[in-house]
Amino acid sequence: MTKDTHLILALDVLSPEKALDLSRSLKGHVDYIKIGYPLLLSAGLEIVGKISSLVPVIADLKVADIPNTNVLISKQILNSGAQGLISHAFTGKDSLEACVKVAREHEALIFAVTEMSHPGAADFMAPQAERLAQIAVDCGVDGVVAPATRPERIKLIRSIIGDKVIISPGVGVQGGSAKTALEAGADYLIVGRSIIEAKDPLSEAKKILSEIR
Ligand code: BMP
Repeated sequence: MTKDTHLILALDVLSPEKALDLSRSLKGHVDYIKIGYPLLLSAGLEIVGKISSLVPVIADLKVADIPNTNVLISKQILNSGAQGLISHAFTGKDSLEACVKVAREHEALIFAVTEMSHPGAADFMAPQAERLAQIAVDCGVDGVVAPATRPERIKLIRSIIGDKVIISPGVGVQGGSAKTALEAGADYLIVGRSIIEAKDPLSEAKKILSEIR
């Protein structure tokens, strides 16, 4: 994986024009752009190819279905030009393996969610996070998603996944610190609103970059 900036931009905007403008201006200042349902549903699948011609795209579909449906979903999004895909792990080994298999066929990256960054993750995900991380390892993912809002959980998940990649959301608006998340073991920070809602997104990205250097 490219790791020049340690930053993944969460492009949670609805306008395709804004999405492309942000991608153009942040090109070279982020390693990947994460696209999720908000932009895909408003702009359509073709936005993936347009953005990935500027910056590699990780599709955050948090895939969570039976294996056959996971295969169909993964093929659609990876055929559209995404270089990576995020899947849930709680659906179990067979479902996650289905996504891993399609990712390998496309030479794409595959990540699994362990514990999410919002407070509600404490209800179901946190108590199972170690098992989810182990399932992710067993299925051969490239990396996992772990919360910058709870750096001690990044450390715990790191102890299970060894040298697999950790991508970590929750920096900024959700209260997590970029520096602390990296020190806890995150490889990449996923940052959305702090950058995309800033008056000057590029200078906000540069501010985060100088904070973590
Ligand atoms: P923001 O920096 O604006 O809080 O955005 C974080 C991004 O990461 C959003 O796209 C969100 O859906 C995603 N995310 C998250 O915040 N926590 C998780 O545990 C998993 C995520 O994918």
